[in-house]
Amino acid sequence: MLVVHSPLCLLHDPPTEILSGKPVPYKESPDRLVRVRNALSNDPQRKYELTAVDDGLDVLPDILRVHSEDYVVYLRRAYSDWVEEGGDKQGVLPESFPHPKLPPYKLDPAKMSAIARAGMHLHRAIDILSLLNDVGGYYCFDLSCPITEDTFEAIMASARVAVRAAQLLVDGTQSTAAPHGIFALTRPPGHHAGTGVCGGYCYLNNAAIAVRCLQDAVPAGTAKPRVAILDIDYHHGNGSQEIFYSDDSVFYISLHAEGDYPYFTGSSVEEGEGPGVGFNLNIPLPQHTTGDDEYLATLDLAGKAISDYRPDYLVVSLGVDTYKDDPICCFNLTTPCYSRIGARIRELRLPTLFLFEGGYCMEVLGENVKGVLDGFLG
Ligand code: SP5
Ligand code: ZN
Repeated sequence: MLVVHSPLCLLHDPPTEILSGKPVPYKESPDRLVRVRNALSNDPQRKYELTAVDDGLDVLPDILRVHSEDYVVYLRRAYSDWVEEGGDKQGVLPESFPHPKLPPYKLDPAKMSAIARAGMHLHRAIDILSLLNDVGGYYCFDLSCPITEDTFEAIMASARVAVRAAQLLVDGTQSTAAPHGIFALTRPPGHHAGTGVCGGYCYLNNAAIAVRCLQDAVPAGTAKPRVAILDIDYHHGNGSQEIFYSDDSVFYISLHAEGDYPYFTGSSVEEGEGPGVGFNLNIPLPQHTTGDDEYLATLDLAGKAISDYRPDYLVVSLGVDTYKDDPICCFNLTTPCYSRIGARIRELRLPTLFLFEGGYCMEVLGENVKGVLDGFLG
C-alpha cells in the first residue's frame, strides 16, 4: 500500500492548548506522525511503500474548492499580524467568539472586499493588518488551534499529502481490479475544520479536499463520482458534515461518542439539508461502555448504508482515539479491534483513501493505525 507523507507536516508544534480552562501540553504533537510512519516503515513484510509528496505541488486551487478565500488568507496572515500586535510565539488564540445569541457578526463589507481584492497575494499587496485585527474568534471555534510561525506551512503540506494521495488512488484504480487503498499521512488532521473555521487541532479539511479531487478527476461530460466518507475518529467530524451538508454527491457517515467534543453537533437528527437530506448519517455511541463488539456491530450498519449508496470511492477519516487508553477520549476499543475494522472496510470492495485524523495514546498509535491498514489489505 502506498503511504503519502511530508516531513513539512512535522513543523507545526505549538507548546500548549487550553483544555478545561487550563494551558496544557499540546496533544496533537509531531511525534504522532513519527510513530505512525515508523510503524508502517518497520512492517516486517514491507507492505507499505512510503512516498514523500513534492513540496512544490500547488494545492491552493484544491483548497479553495472547500474553504473560503478569506479564511485561507487569515490562516496565512494570522501569525505575523499577531506578532506585530505584540502577541507571543505560543501562537494566535482567540479571546472572544461571535455567538448565536449575539447579533450576527459580519466582517465590515469594505474590509471583506479589500481582503478579497488582495487575495492570496496579501503579503505583497497592501498593509491590511488592521483589517484582520481581533478576528481570530471569527475563524476558530475552540482553544486547541493556535496558529504559530510554522502552522501554515504544515497545514499546506498536510493538504498536499491529501491531494497527492487522491491523485494516486485515481491512477491506481484505473489500472487494477482488486480493491485499492492508499493512506494519506495527514497531520495536522482535518475533520473538525469547516469552510471558514478551525478547531479541534484541524485547520484545513484534508478529507474534504481529497473528496473534491476524486470528484474532479473525470473527463468533462462524465457523471460526477459519488463519494462516501466514513469517519471513524472518536469525535464527530463537524467540519466534514458542514462542508457536505447540502450535497447529495457526498455521503458523510460518522461513528462517534455521544455528548463529547465538539458537543454541539453529531446528533442522529442531523440528516442533511436541501438536496443533501438523507446523505448525512450520524451514529453516536455511548461514552465509557462502547467496546470492540458494540463498535464492530455499528460499523456493520454503517457499511450497509455505504453499500446502499453505491459510491465510486470511499474516504476514511481514520482516527484511532477510540482506543481504550486514549488520554482525551472514553471508548474501550482494544488493539486487535483495529484490524477487524480494516477487514470490515475491505469487505466494501471500494477504492479507498484513508486519511489520518486523531489518536493520542502514543504507545500504541502506530500499531493501531497499522492494524486498520493491515486488516484492509487482508
Ligand atoms: C482530530 C481530533 O481528534 N481532535 C480532537 C480535539 C479534542 N479537543 C477537546 C478535548 C476535550 C477533552 N475532554 C475530555 C472529556 C472526556 N469524556
Ligand atoms: Zn478525534
